[in-house]
Amino acid sequence: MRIDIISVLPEMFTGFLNESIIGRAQREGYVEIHIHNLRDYTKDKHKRVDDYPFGGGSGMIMQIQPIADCISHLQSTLLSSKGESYDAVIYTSPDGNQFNQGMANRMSQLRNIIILCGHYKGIDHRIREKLITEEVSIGDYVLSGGELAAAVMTDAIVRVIPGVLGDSQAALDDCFMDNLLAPPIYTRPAHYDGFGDVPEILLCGDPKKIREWEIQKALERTLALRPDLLEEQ
Ligand code: 6GU
Repeated sequence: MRIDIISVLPEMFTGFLNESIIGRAQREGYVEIHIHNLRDYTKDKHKRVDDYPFGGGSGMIMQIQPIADCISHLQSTLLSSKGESYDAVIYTSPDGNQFNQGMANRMSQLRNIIILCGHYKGIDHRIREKLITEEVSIGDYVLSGGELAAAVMTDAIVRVIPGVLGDSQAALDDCFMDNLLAPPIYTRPAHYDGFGDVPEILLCGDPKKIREWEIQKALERTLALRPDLLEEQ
Protein backbone atom coordinates (compact mmCIF):
# COMPACT_ATOMS: atom_id res chain seq x y z
CA MET A 1 0.00 0.00 0.00
CA ARG A 2 1.08 3.57 -0.64
CA ILE A 3 -0.01 6.56 1.46
CA ASP A 4 0.80 10.12 0.32
CA ILE A 5 0.24 12.78 2.96
CA ILE A 6 0.05 16.44 1.94
CA SER A 7 0.71 18.93 4.73
CA VAL A 8 1.97 22.42 5.51
CA LEU A 9 3.76 20.98 8.58
CA PRO A 10 5.57 17.90 7.20
CA GLU A 11 8.00 17.81 10.15
CA MET A 12 5.14 16.75 12.39
CA PHE A 13 5.21 13.27 10.84
CA THR A 14 8.89 12.37 10.94
CA GLY A 15 9.14 11.06 14.50
CA PHE A 16 6.04 8.99 14.69
CA LEU A 17 6.20 7.42 11.23
CA ASN A 18 9.59 5.86 11.83
CA GLU A 19 8.73 4.32 15.17
CA SER A 20 7.23 1.07 16.28
CA ILE A 21 4.75 -0.81 14.11
CA ILE A 22 4.52 1.82 11.34
CA GLY A 23 8.30 2.09 11.10
CA ARG A 24 8.65 -1.67 10.81
CA ALA A 25 5.77 -1.94 8.31
CA GLN A 26 7.64 0.50 6.05
CA ARG A 27 11.00 -1.19 6.42
CA GLU A 28 9.44 -4.57 5.64
CA GLY A 29 7.72 -3.20 2.54
CA TYR A 30 4.06 -3.47 3.63
CA VAL A 31 3.52 0.26 3.16
CA GLU A 32 5.24 3.24 1.58
CA ILE A 33 4.45 6.54 3.25
CA HIS A 34 5.45 9.78 1.54
CA ILE A 35 5.06 13.20 3.11
CA HIS A 36 4.71 16.20 0.79
CA ASN A 37 5.20 19.80 1.82
CA LEU A 38 2.34 21.76 0.28
CA ARG A 39 4.53 24.87 0.23
CA ASP A 40 6.78 23.20 -2.36
CA TYR A 41 3.89 23.42 -4.82
CA THR A 42 2.88 27.07 -4.48
CA LYS A 43 3.54 29.41 -7.36
CA ASP A 44 3.34 32.40 -5.01
CA LYS A 45 6.64 34.21 -4.75
CA HIS A 46 6.26 34.50 -0.97
CA LYS A 47 5.50 30.77 -0.75
CA ARG A 48 2.02 31.43 0.57
CA VAL A 49 -0.57 28.67 0.37
CA ASP A 50 -3.49 30.57 1.97
CA ASP A 51 -5.50 33.74 1.46
CA TYR A 52 -8.37 35.74 2.95
CA PRO A 53 -11.93 34.43 2.64
CA PHE A 54 -14.23 35.94 0.02
CA GLY A 55 -17.13 37.55 1.82
CA GLY A 56 -15.02 38.44 4.83
CA GLY A 57 -14.78 36.76 8.21
CA SER A 58 -11.92 35.51 10.32
CA GLY A 59 -9.26 32.98 9.45
CA MET A 60 -7.39 32.07 6.30
CA ILE A 61 -8.36 29.61 3.56
CA MET A 62 -6.03 27.18 1.80
CA GLN A 63 -5.90 28.12 -1.88
CA ILE A 64 -6.71 25.88 -4.84
CA GLN A 65 -3.46 26.22 -6.79
CA PRO A 66 -0.91 24.48 -4.51
CA ILE A 67 -3.34 21.68 -3.61
CA ALA A 68 -4.52 21.08 -7.18
CA ASP A 69 -0.95 21.11 -8.51
CA CYS A 70 0.33 18.80 -5.76
CA ILE A 71 -2.46 16.24 -6.26
CA SER A 72 -2.09 16.43 -10.02
CA HIS A 73 1.68 15.89 -9.69
CA LEU A 74 1.14 12.84 -7.45
CA GLN A 75 -1.46 11.41 -9.83
CA SER A 76 0.71 11.70 -12.91
CA THR A 77 3.77 10.35 -11.08
CA LEU A 78 1.85 7.29 -9.89
CA LEU A 79 0.40 6.74 -13.34
CA SER A 80 3.72 6.95 -15.15
CA SER A 81 5.71 4.95 -12.58
CA LYS A 82 3.22 2.18 -11.81
CA GLY A 83 0.31 2.66 -14.19
CA GLU A 84 -1.95 3.09 -11.16
CA SER A 85 -4.31 5.76 -9.90
CA TYR A 86 -5.36 6.81 -6.40
CA ASP A 87 -8.26 4.90 -4.86
CA ALA A 88 -9.13 7.71 -2.46
CA VAL A 89 -8.24 11.36 -1.88
CA ILE A 90 -9.07 11.95 1.76
CA TYR A 91 -9.40 15.36 3.39
CA THR A 92 -9.08 15.63 7.15
CA SER A 93 -11.67 17.98 8.53
CA PRO A 94 -13.69 18.23 11.75
CA ASP A 95 -16.88 18.18 9.67
CA GLY A 96 -16.02 14.91 7.88
CA ASN A 97 -17.41 11.43 8.60
CA GLN A 98 -16.16 10.12 11.89
CA PHE A 99 -13.25 7.72 11.54
CA ASN A 100 -13.72 4.27 13.06
CA GLN A 101 -12.31 0.74 12.89
CA GLY A 102 -14.49 -0.18 9.91
CA MET A 103 -13.06 2.71 7.91
CA ALA A 104 -9.51 1.75 8.90
CA ASN A 105 -10.14 -1.82 7.77
CA ARG A 106 -11.64 -0.70 4.47
CA MET A 107 -8.87 1.80 3.74
CA SER A 108 -6.19 -0.79 4.55
CA GLN A 109 -7.41 -2.75 1.50
CA LEU A 110 -6.75 0.15 -0.88
CA ARG A 111 -3.54 0.34 -2.91
CA ASN A 112 -2.92 4.08 -3.13
CA ILE A 113 -4.39 6.86 -1.07
CA ILE A 114 -3.76 10.57 -0.59
CA ILE A 115 -4.47 12.26 2.73
CA LEU A 116 -4.69 16.05 2.53
CA CYS A 117 -4.29 17.68 5.93
CA GLY A 118 -6.63 20.57 6.49
CA HIS A 119 -5.22 23.74 8.03
CA TYR A 120 -6.15 27.28 8.93
CA LYS A 121 -9.89 27.64 8.49
CA GLY A 122 -10.02 24.96 5.78
CA ILE A 123 -9.63 24.61 2.03
CA ASP A 124 -11.36 26.36 -0.86
CA HIS A 125 -14.66 24.53 -1.29
CA ARG A 126 -14.03 23.86 -4.98
CA ILE A 127 -11.21 21.46 -4.03
CA ARG A 128 -13.67 19.51 -1.90
CA GLU A 129 -16.14 19.31 -4.75
CA LYS A 130 -13.67 18.38 -7.45
CA LEU A 131 -10.78 16.43 -5.99
CA ILE A 132 -11.73 15.03 -2.58
CA THR A 133 -13.41 11.62 -2.49
CA GLU A 134 -13.83 11.34 1.30
CA GLU A 135 -13.81 13.73 4.22
CA VAL A 136 -12.82 12.31 7.58
CA SER A 137 -12.86 13.63 11.15
CA ILE A 138 -11.36 11.78 14.10
CA GLY A 139 -13.87 13.06 16.66
CA ASP A 140 -16.05 15.90 17.78
CA TYR A 141 -13.42 18.39 18.86
CA VAL A 142 -11.30 20.85 16.90
CA LEU A 143 -7.57 20.29 16.35
CA SER A 144 -5.32 23.07 15.13
CA GLY A 145 -4.52 21.10 12.00
CA GLY A 146 -5.26 17.82 10.24
CA GLU A 147 -1.76 16.38 10.83
CA LEU A 148 -2.61 14.56 14.05
CA ALA A 149 -5.79 13.24 12.45
CA ALA A 150 -3.79 11.97 9.44
CA ALA A 151 -1.29 10.36 11.83
CA VAL A 152 -4.08 8.66 13.79
CA MET A 153 -5.67 7.36 10.59
CA THR A 154 -2.36 6.18 9.15
CA ASP A 155 -1.57 4.26 12.33
CA ALA A 156 -4.98 2.60 12.44
CA ILE A 157 -4.83 1.72 8.71
CA VAL A 158 -1.26 0.39 8.61
CA ARG A 159 -1.55 -1.92 11.62
CA VAL A 160 -4.43 -3.84 10.02
CA ILE A 161 -2.65 -4.44 6.70
CA PRO A 162 -2.37 -8.25 6.62
CA GLY A 163 1.08 -9.34 7.80
CA VAL A 164 2.00 -6.11 9.58
CA LEU A 165 1.28 -7.46 13.05
CA GLY A 166 3.54 -10.45 13.66
CA ASP A 167 0.89 -12.73 15.10
CA SER A 168 -1.64 -12.90 12.28
CA GLN A 169 -4.48 -13.17 14.77
CA ALA A 170 -3.50 -10.11 16.73
CA ALA A 171 -5.45 -7.51 14.77
CA LEU A 172 -8.52 -9.73 14.66
CA ASP A 173 -8.47 -9.92 18.45
CA ASP A 174 -8.38 -6.15 18.84
CA CYS A 175 -10.95 -4.19 20.65
CA PHE A 176 -13.64 -3.00 18.13
CA MET A 177 -12.88 -5.68 15.54
CA ASP A 178 -16.28 -7.30 16.20
CA ASN A 179 -17.76 -4.07 17.49
CA LEU A 180 -16.86 -5.32 20.96
CA LEU A 181 -14.56 -3.88 23.58
CA ALA A 182 -11.69 -6.17 24.54
CA PRO A 183 -12.09 -8.48 27.57
CA PRO A 184 -9.97 -7.81 30.68
CA ILE A 185 -6.39 -9.04 30.30
CA TYR A 186 -3.80 -10.24 32.83
CA THR A 187 -0.18 -11.29 33.02
CA ARG A 188 2.05 -12.88 35.62
CA PRO A 189 2.01 -13.19 38.58
CA ALA A 190 -1.32 -14.98 39.05
CA HIS A 191 -1.55 -13.53 42.55
CA TYR A 192 -0.32 -10.11 43.65
CA ASP A 193 -0.71 -9.06 47.28
CA GLY A 194 -3.23 -6.29 47.58
CA PHE A 195 -4.42 -6.73 43.96
CA GLY A 196 -5.83 -10.24 44.19
CA ASP A 197 -5.95 -13.14 41.75
CA VAL A 198 -6.29 -13.65 38.03
CA PRO A 199 -9.70 -15.16 37.13
CA GLU A 200 -9.26 -18.88 37.59
CA ILE A 201 -10.61 -19.84 34.17
CA LEU A 202 -7.57 -18.26 32.50
CA LEU A 203 -5.38 -20.84 34.22
CA CYS A 204 -7.51 -23.87 33.26
CA GLY A 205 -5.61 -24.59 30.01
CA ASP A 206 -8.76 -25.19 27.91
CA PRO A 207 -8.62 -22.71 24.99
CA LYS A 208 -12.29 -23.20 24.10
CA LYS A 209 -13.51 -22.42 27.62
CA ILE A 210 -11.15 -19.46 27.83
CA ARG A 211 -12.41 -18.08 24.52
CA GLU A 212 -16.03 -18.41 25.70
CA TRP A 213 -15.18 -16.56 28.91
CA GLU A 214 -13.42 -13.81 26.92
CA ILE A 215 -16.40 -13.33 24.62
CA GLN A 216 -18.75 -13.24 27.62
CA LYS A 217 -16.60 -10.59 29.34
CA ALA A 218 -16.24 -8.60 26.12
CA LEU A 219 -20.03 -8.52 25.80
CA GLU A 220 -20.47 -7.50 29.44
CA ARG A 221 -17.94 -4.69 29.16
CA THR A 222 -19.43 -3.47 25.89
CA LEU A 223 -22.95 -3.51 27.35
CA ALA A 224 -21.79 -1.60 30.42
CA LEU A 225 -19.45 0.93 28.77
CA ARG A 226 -20.42 1.25 25.08
CA PRO A 227 -23.94 -0.12 24.51
CA ASP A 228 -24.08 2.01 21.34
CA LEU A 229 -21.61 -0.44 19.69
CA LEU A 230 -24.08 -3.33 20.12
CA GLU A 231 -26.95 -1.30 18.70
CA GLU A 232 -25.01 -0.55 15.51
CA GLN A 233 -25.18 -4.19 14.37
CL1 6GU B 1 -9.60 15.68 10.76
N1 6GU B 1 -9.06 18.09 11.66
C1 6GU B 1 -9.13 19.06 12.58
N2 6GU B 1 -8.56 20.23 12.33
N3 6GU B 1 -9.77 18.91 13.73
C2 6GU B 1 -10.34 17.74 13.95
C3 6GU B 1 -10.30 16.69 13.04
C4 6GU B 1 -9.65 16.90 11.88
N4 6GU B 1 -10.97 15.65 13.55
C5 6GU B 1 -11.39 16.05 14.72
N5 6GU B 1 -11.03 17.31 14.98
